[in-house]
Amino acid sequence: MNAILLIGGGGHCKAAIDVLEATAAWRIAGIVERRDCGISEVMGYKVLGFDEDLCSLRKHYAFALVTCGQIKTPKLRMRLFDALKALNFTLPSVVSPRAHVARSATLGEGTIVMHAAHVGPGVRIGANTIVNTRALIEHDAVVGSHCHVATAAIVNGAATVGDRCLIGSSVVCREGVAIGADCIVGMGTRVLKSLPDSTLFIGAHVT
Ligand code: JB2
Repeated sequence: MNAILLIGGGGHCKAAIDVLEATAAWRIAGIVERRDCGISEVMGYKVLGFDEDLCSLRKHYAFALVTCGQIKTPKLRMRLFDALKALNFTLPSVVSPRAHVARSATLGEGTIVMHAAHVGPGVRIGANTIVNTRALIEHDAVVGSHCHVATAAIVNGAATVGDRCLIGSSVVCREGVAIGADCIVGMGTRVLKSLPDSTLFIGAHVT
């Protein structure tokens, strides 16, 4: 089993630990946090250091995963992803054994597919993206990098989601719609038409 560092020790980290433990493919080495986090462990895994220690931790560990979540902005996850890449960490894609990822689907580095998610045939998902618990990405859909497809969200067949988007919990995206980059689609909404880049979509109200 390879040892892996988890970067960020909050709520999403707990959910990621649950997935990683279920895979039995990884040994969680510990958590890397921000200096003022005030925590020393997460679910029994020690905080081994802070972001400024990543360079020295790299001498001992080759694998890492960004485990901060993403609600309002992808900036933190992107900054941490870039920092890990600059230090030559390998960021694996991680798939829950209780998810289904079709043989012909592709996942970018550092992307996690969580419990009970479904990723259909021909789907392409970029790097550093969260496919959260029970999310459903149907056949031939495309989801960009640094996205969060939240719990129970549905991206129907051949729909596309640009980079750096949040698709909120229980959103339904109609088949074939194109959601641009940097969009936030609010929880529970139905996306029936394509959305341009940088749209904040909260149902009837589009800004
Ligand atoms: O610069 C940082 C940094 N800033 C915040 N470096 C590192 N290494 N860690 C950082 N953090 C840490 O991210 C915080 O100290 C905190 O431990 C964690 C954020 O935890 P929180 O529970 O606030 O949110 P989350 O991002 O893990 O989870 C959100 O997103 C998930 C997708 C929540 O809304 C969850 O409910 C949601 N499932």
